[in-house]
Formats: sequence, C-alpha cells, structure tokens
Amino acid sequence: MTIKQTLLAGIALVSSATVCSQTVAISPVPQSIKWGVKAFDCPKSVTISGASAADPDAVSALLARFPESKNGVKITIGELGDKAVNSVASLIPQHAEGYYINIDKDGVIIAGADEVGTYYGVQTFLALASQPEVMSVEITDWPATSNRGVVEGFYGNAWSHANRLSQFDFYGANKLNTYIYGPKDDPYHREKWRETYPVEEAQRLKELTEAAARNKVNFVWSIHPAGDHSWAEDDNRAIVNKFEQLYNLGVRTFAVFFDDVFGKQADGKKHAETMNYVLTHFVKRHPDVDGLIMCPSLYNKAWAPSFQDSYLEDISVIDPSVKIMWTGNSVVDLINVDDLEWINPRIGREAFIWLNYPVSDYCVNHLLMGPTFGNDPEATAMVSGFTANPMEYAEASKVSIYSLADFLWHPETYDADISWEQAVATLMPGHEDAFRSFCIYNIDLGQNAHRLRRLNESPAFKTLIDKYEDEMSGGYSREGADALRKEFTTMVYAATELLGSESNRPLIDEITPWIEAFRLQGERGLASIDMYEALADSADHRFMEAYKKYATLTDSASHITSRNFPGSIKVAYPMVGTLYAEPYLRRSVARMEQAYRSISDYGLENFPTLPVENGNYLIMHAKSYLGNPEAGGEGGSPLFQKQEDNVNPDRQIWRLTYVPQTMGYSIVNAKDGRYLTEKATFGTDPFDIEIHTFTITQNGDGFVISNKANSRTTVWTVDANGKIVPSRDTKSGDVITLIPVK
Ligand code: 14T
Repeated sequence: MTIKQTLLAGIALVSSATVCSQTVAISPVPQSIKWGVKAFDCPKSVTISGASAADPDAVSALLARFPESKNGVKITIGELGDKAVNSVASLIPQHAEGYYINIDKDGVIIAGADEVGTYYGVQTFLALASQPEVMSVEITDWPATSNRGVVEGFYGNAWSHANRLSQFDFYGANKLNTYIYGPKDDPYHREKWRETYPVEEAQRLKELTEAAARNKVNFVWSIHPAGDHSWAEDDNRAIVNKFEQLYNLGVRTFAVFFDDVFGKQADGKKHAETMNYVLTHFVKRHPDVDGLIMCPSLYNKAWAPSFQDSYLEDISVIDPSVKIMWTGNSVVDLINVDDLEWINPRIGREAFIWLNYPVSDYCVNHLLMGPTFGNDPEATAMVSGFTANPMEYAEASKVSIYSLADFLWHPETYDADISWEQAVATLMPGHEDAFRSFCIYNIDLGQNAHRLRRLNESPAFKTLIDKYEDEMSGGYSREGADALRKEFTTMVYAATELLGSESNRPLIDEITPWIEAFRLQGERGLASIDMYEALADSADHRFMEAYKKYATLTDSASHITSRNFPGSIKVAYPMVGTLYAEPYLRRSVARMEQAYRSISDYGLENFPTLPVENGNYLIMHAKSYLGNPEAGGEGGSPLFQKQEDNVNPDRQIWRLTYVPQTMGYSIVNAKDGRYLTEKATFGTDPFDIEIHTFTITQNGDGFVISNKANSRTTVWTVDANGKIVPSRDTKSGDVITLIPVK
C-alpha cells in the first residue's frame, strides 16, 4: 500500500466501528507517531493523576468523555514543570502548544509543553480512544504555524450564536487557536462602530469569549471604523472606548480593519496614527491584552498600483508588535511563497494571512465543499498567523476548516484529498458516502468576479460524459444510458439519505436547499435518460411525458432559495453541479428537443417558446439604432445612434442566437462578427456562454436585456450619449425594441 492508501484505510476504520484494534487517523496529522500493539480496551472510566496541577480545561475535556473511577485506565497528565510528568520531561517537544503522549498497557501519559499543549494532548487522546480497542502509541507533536484559525469577515448574514459556539468546540478538537470576530454586517463592528453593544448582545459576546477560552481559542474582536473615521482624536477615543467594553466581556486580543475603503479613507499615515493611538491608550494600559492586529486598505498585491505609492511604507512604521493582515496576490487567491516574499519586507514583519476561502459572499449560490488545496506549505513558515474567511454557512464551512487545521499544523505532509475524505467522514458519521457524493457536486464557484475556480468537481461524472456524450448525441448507447442512470440514481439516494439523517442536523438543516437542488438534479437526470430511451424508440408520447417531468422538476429547482428570511442580507438561489452535471443536462435536453422536433409534432406546445427567434435584428432604443462605429477595430463599445447607417448598414445589424444551456442569447455584430460582453462592450476574450449571453425578457412592446455574469444580474440602461450602461438596479432596465431584418 502507498502511504495514501494506508491513511485512507485508517479513515475507513474510524468510520466502521466493527473493526478492532487498529490505528486511528488523527487530524491534524501529528509530527511524529509510533504505533505499537494493542494496549487496552476502550476505557469505561479513567483514574487521573496530576489533575490538580494540569490545565483545568484539558482535565475537563477528558472528564467530559470518561468518568473517573478508582480502577479506571490510569492517565497521568500535566505540563512541563509539573511533578506528575517529570519522568517524561525530556521527551516533551520544546515548541509552544506541543505535547508528548505515551500509551501502553500500563496507562497513558499526556504531557504538554504548556497548558494549550496539554489540552491538545487530550484532544489527540480522545481521538485515539474513539475505537473499541486502544493501541500502544508514542506521539510527539506541535504546530508548525503559531496562530491558526478563522476570520469571520464576510459580507452577508453573520453567523449565529449557536454557530459560533459550535465552531469553538470544533476548533478545540482540531487544534485551531484563533477566531477573529469581524462580520461585515454586524452593525456594531462596522456601521455603528462607535456605539457600544446593547446589554443582550454584550452578554452573548461574554458567553462567546468564555466558550472560546475553554477550547483554547483566542477570541479576537475587531472593529471596522474605516468607512467614516474623521481621523480626529475623538474617533480614536471612540475605538478605545469600544475596546474597553469588549475587554470587560473577556476579549484580550483586538483588531482594527481598514479594508474595502478607498480615497481619503485609505490613508496609510492616518491608519498608522490610529494603531499607535490604540497601542498607547489601550494596549499599554492593560498588561494582559496580548496584541493588536490590523487589516490594511491595501491588503493584496493586485491592488498596489491603484493605491498611493507610500501606503505600505506608511503602515510599516506601526509598532512591530502589531500584526498586519494580507490576502495574497489578489483579493481571493491561495497563499504562495512569492506573495510573502513580496509583502513581508514592505511591511517590515511577517504578514498575518486572511485567506479568502471558503468565503462565498461573492458567489452566494454556490457551496464550497471541495478539498482545500493550493496554499504553499512553505508559506506557513513566513507568516505571523493564518486565518481563513469562511462561508456564511458555518457548519458547511467545517469541511474546509478541518483541512485548514490539518494543513497549518503539519504542512509538509498535508494531502488535500486525504484530509478532505477525513473531514467528510468526521462531519457525517454513518452517512459518509452520501455526504461525499453531495460534496463532490458542490465544489466549483462558477464564473465569479475574483476568478477563483475549483475544477476538480465531480470527476467521475466528467469521465462519464467524456466517454459517452458524443456517442449518445449521435445515436443510442445502452451503456451510456445505463451508466448515467446509475449516477443520477446515486445522487437521488444520497440526497434522500442526507435529508433523513440524524447524525448532524445543524449541518443538514443549513444545507437543505442545496441538498434539494442536488436531489432534483438527480431526478432531472433520470427524466432526461427516460427522454433519451423514448427518443430511441421513437415513442413520442413517452418522450413528452418524460420531458414534462423534466420541465416540472427544473421549475421546482429554480424556486429553491436559501437565507430568504425577513431581513436577510443575502438571499441565495442554490446551484449544484455547475461545472459538469448542470451544463451536460441542459446540453442533452436541448439536443433531444431538436431531435424530437424532427420526428414528431405531438406536444410541441410543451417546449418553451423563445422570446425572439434566432436571426438578424436592428436593436433600437427610443428612436436610435445600436451601431458599431469602430467596426473592425479592437475594443470599444456599441453606441445608440440617431441616424440610420446608410453607408455600412451591417454595422447596425445584430445576430441574436439562442443558447439553450444558459437560456440566453449571444449578440454578435453583422459587420465584424464581434460579440457583446457582460459590460456591453466588444469582447476580446474567447466567447464564454456563461458571461457573454443575455436574457431577453418581454416588456410591453419591447424587451429588457439582462446579463447574469459573475452571479450578479445587470440590466441594460442607455445614457444620454447613447452608451449602454449595465445597471445592478434590475428594475431600471430600459425598453429595447428588436426589429427583424430580412
Ligand atoms: F479585509 C480583506 F482582507 C478582505 O478580504 N475584505 C473583504 C472580505 O470581507 C470579503 O469577504 C472578501 C470576499 O468577498 O473580500 C473582501 O471584500 C471585497 C473585495 C472586493 F474586491 C468586496 C468587494 C470587492 F470588490
């Protein structure tokens, strides 16, 4: 077996409790682990020595799982310097948060390099003791990255109190030690940053700081004053005042965010002044406050050219104890050595990473459930901390957070696929296969403003269509139909199993809209195969029944929403299988519709009618004609012109072609064949149906033209100069008339 297979075998064993006396996959993967033979049966109870000197949270975590009794399994616990663990003192790794564990038939020793180390030792022991039989083992372990965790820093509906409590338990179990509170849409973080929290919210924050502490999570509270800071002293005092409130609620690490502001607000000198003010007037006055973090306005390399040249220099003078955040090469990007070689010297310290993955606030219709890959292992040695911005779906984010913990703890051995398998199995015990099937179809982000893609979605489905689609387009392939039917059936079964499963209700409840969409995709797939078989038999009634079923299911899927409660900041329209499964379905149904039309007239009225026929049109706004004044050139925009073009009429003629996959039209100029882009300019990139097709909707005698690029809809409006301005206010679309040209 390869190492990978051995580890995967380990995972399989964790999930099937019938197998005895086996090694356990521990995540994060320890630095050093030596297995021996079976030590003892899974303890029914424990006898602890050293408990009075050892870290109390570590002891509580142990006792939460195993009751104490006189003749339980003997556990000796403590940290370096404690009498109880003196005999192994020289074996304890000399690393912060490190620990040493030895298990043999005589008992267990858990010895931390410090309190957190002891606590992490207990977490590892709990994983080792999750089996019917516990193996002898010696583990020496410590984290490769010092500050590891999550920054709740997305736009949209903030995590709930219950979400956060559950996260902290999860971080404790997975050895993540940092949580930064910074949800953009908590008014007391950003919009009303000067105001202190009302009593109830304050009480909840206190509970959070306590829960974080129990799990050895450093709760960092951040303020975002950058929208309207006056840069006068009273506003700096307002920050300190707010921090005092949070200090009294138990917060000991603080952050100031200056992200996503520009112009006057993005002034590095002012930001440095504010940070120094907070240092002098707050941090220095509380000896137990252990640090400050700042997020600069210029937080990624791609933005450097559009900022004042001196911005990074201006903030580099901030006291070196202040950590400075950085998202990498661009806003949404994986972290590489090059990024850090660029930024670290410029800010005179090691950057503190804000990784924008798996955050989905810019692609809300997608769940990002795939493996976490693409960060350089070597980069972890060049940072002062590494936090990930998650999805507003807290439970679903745990798939990626689990792997982040593994990656940051032991980057050299990190394997994204193995870690992902473990995450999936851990989060859905008893339903691993169903959950894996679901996650496989929820990986890619689709077209999005930040251009991050994850192309490893549904590889098995891709293999099927690579193998059979051509054959199935040309005629009947029994093998292809069977293989696809089998896969669609698996999807339906997996969805049904998950919806009814009890092993992780908070997760299922959160992602139910996507599971529904996934189930419907499977059902639609099955209906499409029924259509395919009927077509092969020239059975027009049967075909039409299957088609109607497909259309009904598709309509149901289009009505699914997530986060549509009153007051929701972002509503999502769940999309699944967007990389291969959904495009395949649309292609194959469109193809079958064409084929059907040539064999039968029966039931054609069931097919959707196109708002406009394919063909050549004059595109008019009021009395102006859309033209292509710079035809034959590069770039430029079309323009509504008062005059008809008698010299070169083709410049005002546009070919509209329906694209069934997107249910939109391409718009191509008859003179030079250039197509319109989502910005209503001429495209130079290769034509991309996802962003270069337009939805045309009837409106009175005319139409409204809209575009769905990057999961935001814009509509055409026309300005005073006749230029098309795509507007995000979808109610403001101008009426456009289309006049067929013979
Ligand atoms: F502070 C930063 F490090 C950061 O990433 N800020 C935001 C973050 O809150 C958000 O979740 C993330 C992903 O959308 O990107 C940043 O926000 C942006 C970035 C943009 F380029 C918002 C709009 C943008 F155009």
